[in-house]
Amino acid sequence: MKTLSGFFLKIFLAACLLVPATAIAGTSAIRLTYANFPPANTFPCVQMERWKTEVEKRTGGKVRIDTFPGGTLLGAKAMLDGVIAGQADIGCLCMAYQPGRFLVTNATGLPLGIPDARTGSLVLLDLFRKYQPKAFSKVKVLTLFTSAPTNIMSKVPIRSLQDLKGLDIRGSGGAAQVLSALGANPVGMPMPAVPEALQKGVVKGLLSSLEVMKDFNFAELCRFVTMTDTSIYPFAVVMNLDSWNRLPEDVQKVMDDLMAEQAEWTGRYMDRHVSEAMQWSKAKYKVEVIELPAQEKARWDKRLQPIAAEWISRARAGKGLDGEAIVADIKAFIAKHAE
Ligand code: DTR
Repeated sequence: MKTLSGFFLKIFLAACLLVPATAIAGTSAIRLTYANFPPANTFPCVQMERWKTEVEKRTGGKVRIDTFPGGTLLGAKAMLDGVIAGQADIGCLCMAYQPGRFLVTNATGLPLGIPDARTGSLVLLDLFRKYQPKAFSKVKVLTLFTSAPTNIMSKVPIRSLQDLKGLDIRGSGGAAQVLSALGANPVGMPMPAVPEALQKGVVKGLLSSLEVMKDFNFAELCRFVTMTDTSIYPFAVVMNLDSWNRLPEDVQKVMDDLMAEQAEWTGRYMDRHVSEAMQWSKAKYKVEVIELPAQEKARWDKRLQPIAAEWISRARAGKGLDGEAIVADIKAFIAKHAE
């Protein structure tokens, strides 16, 4: 009898080791709300769910994160101010939607040759760490990442500058500058507004990363893709400072250790998902991918060349920023991270 009770005691003690400390102590988990603006299946929300899983696992259940995709807690343009005001503990924002507010980090959206989302995410992280932009002084930045390079998805074939001239194409931030330089008419709006704009004919296409062909089913309306592989869109995930300061140090360390890992994970996810989405688009909707002939591509590239120089002079004149150093750093970070 004695050996049997000893046996069950050992089983009970072993089971206790598997239950998170908080559950044993009976203390409730720290609850955090995480606001996001696009639909749950899109890459900003996929990365949010991965970050949630990792934080809950690595803190041993001390933290519980309630996620709110689709703008159900905060919309795209209200994200940063909403997190500062404490309407959400955490928020994911696309900096291109507020170009004047995120001058330094939006410089990654210049056509400087970022080859993929993984490189773009690590470049953005390095730039943020080096310049610590004032735009983020009232929040804690948990991670940063970028979209993949952008290409034109359109309802009509675009094979030349002539085809693009005067066309209403959706694009924000750096992408809007690219569209202007190419002679299109950029129409700015957050991504969630694009499906209706496309359906109503407000725009004839969009300049964005190609995973949206599947994630928003744009392949159904946009049967043509013109390869430009230009401007990326930069994102940041930010936390309310009071919420951050209330966290125990070990939880803060888990989140700090995740910053670079999450940036790279999201970049790699995006790059993989772009190729999956394009395979799906070609199979399901016979989407035509238009590669510009060398001579035409040279014309397009020539139009884009002045953009960085114009940004540098605007940054210096308007904001007293050393635009030249910022652009030089971005190019150096690209060389450092490009695989
Ligand atoms: N390309 C930017 C950012 C972006 C790319 N994919 C998604 C998905 C969901 C929201 C935003 C984005 C844009 O077009 O808004």
